Amino acid sequence: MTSTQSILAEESTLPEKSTLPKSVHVLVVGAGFAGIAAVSRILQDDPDADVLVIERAHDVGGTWRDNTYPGCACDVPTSLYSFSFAPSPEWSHTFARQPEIYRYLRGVVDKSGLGSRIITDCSLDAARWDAAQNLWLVETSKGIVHADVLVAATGALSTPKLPDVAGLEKFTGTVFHSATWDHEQDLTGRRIAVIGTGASAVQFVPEIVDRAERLTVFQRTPAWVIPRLDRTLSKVERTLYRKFPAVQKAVRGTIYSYRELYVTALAHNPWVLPAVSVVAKAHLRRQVKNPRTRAALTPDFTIGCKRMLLSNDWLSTLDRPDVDLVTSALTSVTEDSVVDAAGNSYPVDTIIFATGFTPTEPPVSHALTGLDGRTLAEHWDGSPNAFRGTTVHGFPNLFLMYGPNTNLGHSSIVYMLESQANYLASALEQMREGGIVSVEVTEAAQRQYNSWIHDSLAGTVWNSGGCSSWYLDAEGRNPVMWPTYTFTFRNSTRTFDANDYVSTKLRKGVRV
Ligand code: N01
Repeated sequence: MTSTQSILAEESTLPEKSTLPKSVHVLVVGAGFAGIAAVSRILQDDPDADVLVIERAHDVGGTWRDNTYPGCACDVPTSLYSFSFAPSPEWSHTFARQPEIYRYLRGVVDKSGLGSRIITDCSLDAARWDAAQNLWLVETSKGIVHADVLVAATGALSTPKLPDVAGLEKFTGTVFHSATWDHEQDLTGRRIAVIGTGASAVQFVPEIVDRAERLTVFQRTPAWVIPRLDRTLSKVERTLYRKFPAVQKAVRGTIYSYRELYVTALAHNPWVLPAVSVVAKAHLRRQVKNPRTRAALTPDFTIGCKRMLLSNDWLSTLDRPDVDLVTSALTSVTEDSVVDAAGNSYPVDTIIFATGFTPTEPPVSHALTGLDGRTLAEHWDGSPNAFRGTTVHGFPNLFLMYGPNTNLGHSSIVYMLESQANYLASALEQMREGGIVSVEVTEAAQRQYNSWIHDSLAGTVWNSGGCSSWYLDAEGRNPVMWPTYTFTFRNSTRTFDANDYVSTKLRKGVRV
């Protein structure tokens, strides 16, 4: 792919392909950023590799295909939120919008010819490791396929979470989740309740407020909000990037290095963070005139503990007279209203849940059965853990993309995914060259790695910043965040560390 070609594809051009082969060497599940990173990296080593991607939806794109709510955009700089191997000089803003990111992913697939490797409308229903045959028996919605290696690239933020709220089934109005936005609904003149005040809500609430008759926002916990330093990329910049890709690469490198500095504070010196909150407090003072609203919007935990939110119009929206900020969880719903913890009810005709996803209970974990007959979810028991965020003892030849402890609070997940793809490619190479049919990380290596992870997380703002967040499980353990600089992860995943694995070889068809 050359950087002078447009990488943004308006329409999906995936070829029609509906039949699954009976077997494949590597089966990748999911065609979002993670799946595309994995398959691209495998094909980089071996363009003829026997690798196939199954995707449950009709198109590639993952979360950037599904999340279409008004104002949906990336809150990580675009310079970092794209593949290193597929730069685009065409981004319109320093923080790209969802339609553009979706077009970018389609474009990467089109330009690199990955489409012929992807079977859409094909979901993974169940997969079981068959130790006798050294392969995964995978049941999909289009039939059974045998895979030597299984790559779960199903995303951590792909399954919307709805709170268990009494009476919701009685509600007679419209209900949907931000991740499955109902575009058929005209919100003009509606009385709308928005539940949740996380990264999604701050983006769509300012976009719909002018259409609504009244907005009622349920805030369980206020978040720290800082300005989004977004701007359009000028024609000159884009031309420069197109003609001199090295310039864009240098900009990417500079932004990467600068963002890594955040980790010095977030993970290693959280005591400096109160100084950073001065920026957020000034932003709040500028945007919110009503002192009661301002007090309600002031967090009581260290900045960075929950994901910092970037917005230039969220706080001012909550200060509007036609917006009610309810500082409580949604506790129940009646036929025509929502009710807060104090029992106050607010008449509404539409409820939009912006209540996030299920990262510590990914649905795919219920579908994968390992050596001892237990599913990955049973094995994890509510608290995921893995070796290098990628492999799990008892689950040979399984590679998780965006697995446990790979999430970031400061930089781009795409960088982590490309690191994991390197690790996978290195494993496949070593297996190929060594005649190895299966690799299983040892329990000791996984335990030791996780004790390092959790020791390292102990002093970070995500664990000790005084908030509860989706980073922490029911026991207060953090199975989500990567505890230090991203280049440390990149270095540790450069080469598959075979010494930490039990490898099975076949000689003349017999295990050795
Ligand atoms: O979800 P969230 P999100 N009553 O989990 C609240 C990524 N993302 O969809 O804070 C009332 O952050 C809950 O309250 P509390 C990003 O990684 C990325 O906004 O738990 N409220 C919280 O306010 C992000 O972190 C981009 O007390 C209830 C909210 O719901 C992740 O997606 C853009 C409630 C959930 O917030 C998830 O973001 C957008 C109840 N009963 C999102 N139950 C990028 O740009 C829950 N809440 C890359």
